[in-house]
Amino acid sequence: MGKTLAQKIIAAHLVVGDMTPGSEIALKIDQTLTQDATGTMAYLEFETMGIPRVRTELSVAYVDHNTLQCGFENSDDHRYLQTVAAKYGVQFSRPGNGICHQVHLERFGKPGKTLIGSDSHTPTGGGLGMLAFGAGGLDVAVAMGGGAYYITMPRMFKVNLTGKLAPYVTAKDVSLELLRILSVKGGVGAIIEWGGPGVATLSVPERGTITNMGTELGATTSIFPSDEITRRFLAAQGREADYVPLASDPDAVYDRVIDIDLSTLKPLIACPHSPDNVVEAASLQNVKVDQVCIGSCTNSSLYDMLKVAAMLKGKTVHPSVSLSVSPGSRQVLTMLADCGALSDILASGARVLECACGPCIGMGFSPNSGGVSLRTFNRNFLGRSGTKDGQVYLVSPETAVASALAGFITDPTTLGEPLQVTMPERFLVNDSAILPPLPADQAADAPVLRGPNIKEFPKSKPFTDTLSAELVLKVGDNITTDHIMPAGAKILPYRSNIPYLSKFCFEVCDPAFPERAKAAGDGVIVGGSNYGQGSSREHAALVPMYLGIRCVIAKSFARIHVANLINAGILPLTFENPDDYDRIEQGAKLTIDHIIRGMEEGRLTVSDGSGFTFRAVCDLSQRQRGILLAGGLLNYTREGGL
Ligand code: MIC
Ligand code: SF4
Repeated sequence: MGKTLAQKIIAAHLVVGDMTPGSEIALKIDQTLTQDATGTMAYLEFETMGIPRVRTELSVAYVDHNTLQCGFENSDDHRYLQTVAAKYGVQFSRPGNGICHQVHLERFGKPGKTLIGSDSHTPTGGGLGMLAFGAGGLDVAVAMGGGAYYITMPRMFKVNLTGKLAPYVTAKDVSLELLRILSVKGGVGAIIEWGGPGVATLSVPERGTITNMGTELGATTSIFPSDEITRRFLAAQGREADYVPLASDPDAVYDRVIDIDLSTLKPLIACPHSPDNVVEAASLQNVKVDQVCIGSCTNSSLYDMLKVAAMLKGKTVHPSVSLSVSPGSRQVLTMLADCGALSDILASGARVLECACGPCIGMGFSPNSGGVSLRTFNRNFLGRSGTKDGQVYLVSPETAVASALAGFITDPTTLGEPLQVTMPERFLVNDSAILPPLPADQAADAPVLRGPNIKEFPKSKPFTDTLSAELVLKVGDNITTDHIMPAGAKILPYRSNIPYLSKFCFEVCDPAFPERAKAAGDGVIVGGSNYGQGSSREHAALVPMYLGIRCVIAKSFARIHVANLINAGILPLTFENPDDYDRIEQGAKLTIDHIIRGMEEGRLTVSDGSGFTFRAVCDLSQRQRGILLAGGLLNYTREGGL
C-alpha cells in the first residue's frame, strides 16, 4: 500500500511507536521556532534543562508579537531572547524583521523536514512541504534539547483540488470553504494533505495561507507536495539547494477525501466570532465597515501585498473606514518600497504598521465600540481584537480592499477587470536582521540578561491517589485559549510573570474566576467540546495550574491544549457519557478516588458530593501518566524521563 506524503515524513522521523492512527508516536525534530510571547517561557524552561547548546539542525527565535514596548517589560524580554539565543545556538530574528511564519517560509523552511514551533500557526511551513506542528513552549524546549516530539498518530485527510481560482477569488477563500465544510472541529486528529491538479495553480505563499488556516480546523497539521512551484520559490529566495521533490504515492490511502473545484469558489467571509461561521461575502453587502486590517501570518506575503497595492492604486480609502496594512516581513516591505507599491498603499490613506502580528493579537488597532472590523487574519474569537463588542469578520485581502474603498462589505468580483500582478524572479535577500548565535567556544561565558518582569516558574504538584477539589468554573463548547488566557497589548507583556497574568485568566467568561479559584485551593474546570482550541500558548495551562486547577473535565479537547495541560501536570478527563456534563453544577465538591489505578485502566469515577457519580475517560499513554504523576513535564525530564 502506498504512503501519503505525511506518512513518508513521519516514517523518516519516527523514534517511538508505530504508525497506527490514535496511538502515541514520537518524532525527531529537525527545526524549531519560537516567537517572543511564548518564547520567553520556552527558553526559561530550556535553561532549566542544563543543556549547553541546542541539538536541532536549526532553531530560530523570532520577535513579532510583543513589539510595542510600552514599558520596560517587552524590551527586557527582547534582550533576554537575544542573549539566550546567542548563547545556546539559536538564530535571532530581530523585532521588526517580520512575522515568524512568513520569515520562516522565506528564509529557513525546507521540504521534508520536521518543524515544531511555539505558535499554533507553525503549520504554515506545510506550504513548502514541511511537516510542521504548533506545540507548547515546553515541548519546543525539549525538542531544542534533542528530545523527541510526542503526538497521537493522526488520520489522513486529502483535499483534492481541481480547476483554477477565478479572478478576485483567493487562497483565503479556499481556507474559508474548508472551514465551512469541516467546522473548527473537523480537522481534529487528522493531517490534511492538499493534492490534485489544482495544486499546480497555487504559489508557495498561497499554499502557506492554506496550511496556516488548517490550524483553525483543529488539524494536527496540513501539507502540500514539494514540486516545481516549490523549487521556483526556493530558487527565488536564493535557496534552490534546499529543494527536494516530494509527493504522496499514487496509491496512498486516505481516511477521507474532500473535493474542491477551485473554479466554483466565490469570495467568502467568516462572521463573528468563529472562523467557521462562513457565508458568501456578497450576502453581507449592506453591512457598513468601520475598520479594515490587512496582514498577519495568513495574508502578508509579497504576493498579497502587491495585489493590495494594485487595488488601492489611484483610489482613496472610504472616509468612514480606517485601513491598516502590515507587511509580513522586512523583505516584503523593502520590495514594496523598491517597486513603488508602498507609495500606492500610502497614497490611498492607509496606515502602514510594523512588520509584526500587530492587530491580529490585539497589539493596537482595536476597533471602535461595536465596530465592524474586516481582517485578513485567521481568528475572530470574541474579545481577541481588544474591543469586547467588536464585530470581527475574516476575509481575503481582495475582499478587504474592495470593502475599505466602498465603506460596505463588498464582493471584489464585482470590481470588473482582473488584477495583473507580476512576481519578481528573485526576492531581495538581506538577512541583516537575523543575528547568528555565538560560536560554541565563546558561548559558555556569555551572559543572559534578564529583566525584573521575569518571575519564577510556577510549581505544579504531583498526583496522589485521591483528589478532592471544587468545581470552580463550568463553561460551554469551543472555549478558546483567548478565553482562558487572553492576550492583547495590556496583558501580553506579562507572559513571563504568571502571578500577574493570573489576574486575567478567563476574564472574558468570568472575571471573578481567579479569586474564586485561589480561595478554593484545589480546583476543577468543566468544559464542553473542543475545549482549548486556538493558540499553542502554554500559559492557558500554566496559569490555571498556578491558580490551583488540578483537573479539567470536558466533552473533548483541542490537541495542543491537552498536551499543554499534561505538561503542566493538570489531569485532562473526558465525560464517558456527555450528558453527565448537564448533571454537575459549578460549586460542587468533587472527589476522584483511586487515581493511579484509574489512570492505568483509562477510567476514573468522579463523585459530586451529593451522591451523584459519573465515569470519566482518562486516555493517557504510559509516558503521559508518568508526566502527571511527576507533577508535569519539567519534573519528569529532570527525573530522567526525556
Ligand atoms: C495566536 O495567534 O493566538 C498567537 C498569539 O500567535 C498564539 C501564540 C501565543 O499565544 O503567544 C498561537 O497561535 O499559538
Ligand atoms: Fe501572529 Fe496573528 Fe499569526 Fe498568531 S495568528 S502568529 S498573532 S499574526
